[in-house]
Amino acid sequence: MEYSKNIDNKWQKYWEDNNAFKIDVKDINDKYYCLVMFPYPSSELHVGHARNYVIGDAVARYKRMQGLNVLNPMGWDAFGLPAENQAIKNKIHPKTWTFKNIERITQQLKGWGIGYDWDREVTTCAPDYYKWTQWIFLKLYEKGLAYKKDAAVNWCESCMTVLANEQVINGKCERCSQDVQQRKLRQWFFKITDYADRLLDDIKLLEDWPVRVRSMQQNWIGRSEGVEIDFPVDGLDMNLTCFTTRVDTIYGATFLALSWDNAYIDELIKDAEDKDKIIDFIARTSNKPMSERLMDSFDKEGVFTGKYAFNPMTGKKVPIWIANYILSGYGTGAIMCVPAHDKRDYDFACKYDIPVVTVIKPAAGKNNESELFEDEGILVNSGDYSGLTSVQAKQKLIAYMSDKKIGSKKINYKLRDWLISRQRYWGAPIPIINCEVCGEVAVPEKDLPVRLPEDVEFLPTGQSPLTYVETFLNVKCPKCGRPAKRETDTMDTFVDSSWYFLRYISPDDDTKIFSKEDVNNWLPVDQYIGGVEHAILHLMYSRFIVKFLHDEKLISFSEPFKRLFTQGMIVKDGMKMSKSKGNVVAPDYIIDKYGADTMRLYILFMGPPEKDAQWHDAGLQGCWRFLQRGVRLVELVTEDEQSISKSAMPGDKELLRKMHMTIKDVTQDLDGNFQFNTAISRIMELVNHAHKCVAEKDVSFSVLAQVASNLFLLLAPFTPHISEEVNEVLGNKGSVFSSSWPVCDENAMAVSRVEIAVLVNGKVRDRFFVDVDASQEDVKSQALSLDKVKESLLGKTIKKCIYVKGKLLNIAI
Ligand code: ANZ
Ligand code: ZN
Repeated sequence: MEYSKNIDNKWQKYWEDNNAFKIDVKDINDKYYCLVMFPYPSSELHVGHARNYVIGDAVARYKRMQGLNVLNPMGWDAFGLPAENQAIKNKIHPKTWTFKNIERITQQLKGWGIGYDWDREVTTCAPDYYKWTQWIFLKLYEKGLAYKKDAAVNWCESCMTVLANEQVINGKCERCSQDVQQRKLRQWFFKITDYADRLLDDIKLLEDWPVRVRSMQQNWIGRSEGVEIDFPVDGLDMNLTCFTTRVDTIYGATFLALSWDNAYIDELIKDAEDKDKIIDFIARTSNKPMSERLMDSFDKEGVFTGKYAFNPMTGKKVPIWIANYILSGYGTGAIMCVPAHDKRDYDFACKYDIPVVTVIKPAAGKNNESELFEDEGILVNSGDYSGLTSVQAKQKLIAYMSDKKIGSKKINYKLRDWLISRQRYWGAPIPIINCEVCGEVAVPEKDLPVRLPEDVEFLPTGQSPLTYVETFLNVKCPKCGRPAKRETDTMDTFVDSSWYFLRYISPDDDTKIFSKEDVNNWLPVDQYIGGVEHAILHLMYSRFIVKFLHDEKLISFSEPFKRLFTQGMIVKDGMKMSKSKGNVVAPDYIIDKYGADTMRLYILFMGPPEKDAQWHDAGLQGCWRFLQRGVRLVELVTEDEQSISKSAMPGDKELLRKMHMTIKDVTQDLDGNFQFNTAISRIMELVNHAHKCVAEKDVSFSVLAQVASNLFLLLAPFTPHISEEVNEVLGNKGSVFSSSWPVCDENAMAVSRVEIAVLVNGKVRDRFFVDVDASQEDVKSQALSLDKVKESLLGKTIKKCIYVKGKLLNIAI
């Protein structure tokens, strides 16, 4: 039996001809939904991408062999900016480019033997898919959860589009590395903040998610409990409301600071002497991207408004500043600043000579050398509150302030509403019509999908390209029939990917988004597998949409993914693979030279799958040689039988024990956190041991045959092609995946050989191994043949022999 590419082709065809991976959603017994994050079809896949799909496939095949009814689907996250940018560069339509890539990647995945139910393929840029993306938009709109507002947004002048905060990396555009600016634009949002508490609370249900991902979700929501306090402005009839989580420090608040867009600024500075200077500062600050101001280490800068406010507790006047480190859109955009107890305020106060007043001391026993002390502690210089702990003081101050109507409790979130509109072409059109008379009108459901026109000039101009397509733009108002205009923004691709896992259940249904019954039967997803780069946004958005659909009574569950596994990256020469670095390992040559199974095996063997791993071509050869050695065992029992003993051999027991231990360990490794690497190394040890027995002619045919067959059952999730071939060569009918996963036999795992100490008159002379069940006669005769024992018995007579089973043999002389 020669392992070659022909075997790959043969079994891939077999699976296809036999619909090996198709499932019937009506058959819900032992269902198992295995999902890998669907790819963005931008270029062909390299081995780094392959890791995701190979892991998913190994899981799916393993579960199938355990008798589960496994759904393993695939689709395409096919809208988005890269397609559009590529298309502009190479003058091909994004659709053409996208579908060309889809074809190529499909061929790659099939060539690696990844077993998907291709009948369930979904493509987010296809009208029969985005019709339902638009439908979800309408449902959110009906509930007031999709709305339009002016917003300061991150704007990339080179990509000519709005960017989400997380697409801004160190103040630069994630895609083109240009500096990002801020602009005020009218934008569509989804009100995910309405779900902030539930998204936070339900994190505790996600027990089978990596801890790291759970805490990233938690920090992104960023719930904080504090107080809003009113500071009356001197000489004006107004209050500045500040949000603080440290009301205990209020006696040390020596200035106030506002964000550049705080609504009260105009009023505050209307008579200011250096108004120009202030306006100039605001202009400069507003131009800087938000994310830069989120960074800890940047120059804190500000400008004095010329006005003062009263600290409501001390009654003292404190200056009001505008400062670049106050985030617009968080809290009230105004804060009370306590330089002695907050690093940012401290830096600012030092720079502008503002007094630093200490009001918190460390609790007894703790020391504080510097002027700045950020922890909670004991209050000093705080009037009646001096001497209290921070915790006590917070309670008392809140009570006092509520009573005097100066302040009240408040909870804030870092989570912002989800900005979903993009001024780009290659996305799902937002299903809204603007009528001069009726205003904003939702496209009636029966008119969905709002089709994306194909014949479009989509050069970036800063305007949505759809603005220039008259046939798209001009419509009749669905309410009054007058001429009206369509919304020309398209949706963020994260909207497309926030619900695709539901559509896999009913991919062809054109009457509804999905079958409620089937979706409720199959979801939540049992195992989701993907890159950690999606740990925040994609998962948060999917959780939100699922909660919303739950509230709409469309589904019965409220979390989409029961278990989550995030795999590490494959790196080459210490770097992430990328075309520009020229370190991409393309799978094609591997497949040609070694076959798909070798690649799959190596990818799974490289290291713990959740960690990054370094690619070495030499590792492929090692895996290839291992598979050859495995195949050799099969040949021994199918072609070279005459060389193997037909009767039982002493080594049989130990080899069987090893085999059952291996079954046990591999099963444990796969049931736990997918430790493919350790599972494979155990299988390798078994193969080594079997070869040793063969070399020593210490194994019987029947045992070797069992080992050879179980070996390729254990390998089947990793190396499916060769396992199918072996299964056939061994004379079994049908697919190896209809065989059941081997089960270990606890009895066979019992230690079969034990060490016996041989004592002569109570003194240990030697030790040797015997079969656990060996009789006293056997043990005795073996002991007497040992040199050291012979020596000590020389010329003596044996009076008595006592055998303690499995432990020792005592010879009295
Ligand atoms: C006074 C104070 C004293 C504060 C002290 C901290 C320490 P969270 O919610 O955990 O992020 N803050 C409030 N709004 C802000 C904004 N828009 N931009 C920048 N900073 C803002 O932290 C809330 C704390 O961050 C608030 O409590 C406020 O500073 C600041 F020793 O008020 B604190
Ligand atoms: Zn109208």
